Amino acid sequence: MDGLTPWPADLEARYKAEGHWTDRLLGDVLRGDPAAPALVAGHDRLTYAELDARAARTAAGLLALGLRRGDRVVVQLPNTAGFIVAFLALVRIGAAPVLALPAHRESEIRYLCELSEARAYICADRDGDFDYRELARTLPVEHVIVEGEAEEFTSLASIDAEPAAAPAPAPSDVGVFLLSGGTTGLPKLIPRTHRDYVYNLEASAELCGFDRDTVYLVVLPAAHNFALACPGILGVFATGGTVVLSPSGSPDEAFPLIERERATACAVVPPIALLWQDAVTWSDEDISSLKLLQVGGAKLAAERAAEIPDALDCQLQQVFGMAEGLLNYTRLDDPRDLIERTQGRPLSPADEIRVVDEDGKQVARGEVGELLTRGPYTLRGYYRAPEHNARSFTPDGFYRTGDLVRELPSGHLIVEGREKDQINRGGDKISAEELENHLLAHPAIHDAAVVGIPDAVMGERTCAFLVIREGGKAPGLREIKDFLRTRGVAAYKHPDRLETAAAFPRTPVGKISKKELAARFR
Ligand code: J2J
Repeated sequence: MDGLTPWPADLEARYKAEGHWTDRLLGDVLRGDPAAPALVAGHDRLTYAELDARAARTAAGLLALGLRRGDRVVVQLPNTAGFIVAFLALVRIGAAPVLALPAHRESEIRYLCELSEARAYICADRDGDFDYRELARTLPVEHVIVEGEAEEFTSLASIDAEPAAAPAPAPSDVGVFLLSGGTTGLPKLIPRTHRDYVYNLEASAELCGFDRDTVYLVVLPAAHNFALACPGILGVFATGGTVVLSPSGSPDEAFPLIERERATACAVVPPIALLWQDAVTWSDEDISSLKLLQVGGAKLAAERAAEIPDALDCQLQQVFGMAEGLLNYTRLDDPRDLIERTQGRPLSPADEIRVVDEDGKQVARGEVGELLTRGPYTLRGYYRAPEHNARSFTPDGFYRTGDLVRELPSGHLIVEGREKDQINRGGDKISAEELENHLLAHPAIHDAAVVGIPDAVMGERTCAFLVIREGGKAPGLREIKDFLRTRGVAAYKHPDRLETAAAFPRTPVGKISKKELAARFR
């Protein structure tokens, strides 16, 4: 595959010698007892043997369709059994799923298909009012595979053939492409190799103490790194537990599932944790089976972190992760103080951390600086993005996270802010530049600057500052949302608020001062 940046030979040798990289493949993660429950999804209940058989038959069917090792396939499915089966089948034949979120629309999906030169698009039939098949009709792919009503396309259920011997992928092959939160005009693709992602999920499962008694409730999109592999769905499969899929994190859907399936662990973003903390006071459901709540994706305030264990009668784990790789976890046996105040410390002894100032010089320990990292499961380059890579990595291969952190003597990190031009809306990442480019296409808009503004529940919301063209009429929020919908931009990227300005404040070098714009809300 072109467009990839491999690890250098010395580090490859080290990661193998230290046992982080093995030959285990993503397609072989189903390690539970054949008769044990592997997956509960809607009315589907599958044992490990049943899930394995379905994945094998679907893999054979994909081969019969002509898909091969090294192909890319854009997958856009909600939390359904189809997602799990399609994912396992693709990684088994070595075709890499490109994991889009269900909320993505034409703007994102078309771009992903084009960038990855995807041979196929696997989607649901609909999501409420939205029809994925209509979107599929406009895409430059050979095959469209639909879970549900397929209309003129191939239905996922019909992808079925007798399994036969087929060539396996190499552990160094890309197993899956994850989406970056994005800081530039267009989102980036993160190649995760079989061996780095297997390490990611196995080491995470061990750290979290997952075993065959774990019943893991999925409330975030299964396509998100946190829910998929930290330890997530794949970490549960590798340790023989049960995965239960929930359509969302709403207490109305999640709590009955926790009660019915006796769920023991779950990963959420801070706004969901706050919602649950409140809901538990009025809900009738018994969620006492829940032992571990992982919270990550955005900063959890220390005050909230202090309340959660008592409110939900479970253990709290803070997770500061990124689809690019590095995962920080508070440990289950960390002192309460560290669990409440920090976002954890790196998963692997081979994770290398640097906290640097604006000139790239290491700051004194305890000072705030940008977090740089490299390690056995952190990417060395985005897919097909040489110019962006030149900026996002140091010459010696450290990834510039854009996160501002402080490192404690224990190695725990506290996230203090962000340097990257991104809004973190309750865990959903929005590239300011991407949204600005869409806004600039509006006929009445002369200039646009998108900033995050503080919000008690979401952490941040999105505010678009607009300079209106001379003689133009300032569009309202409703009009802007309709405009962005027409352009096929996912709804979570739409601004929550508009402000007009005569001109933007500038920095001494002439750039728009987003700090000053954001400060208008403090
Ligand atoms: C503050 N900021 C955080 C935290 C992520 C586990 C958990 C999260 C993600 C994720 C993930 C944060 N406090 N606890 O992939 O496996 C912000 C940082 C980071 C960016 C990455 C996982 N946890 N963040 O959120 O790729 O800014 O991954 O660089 O979506 O989210 O976003 P993403």
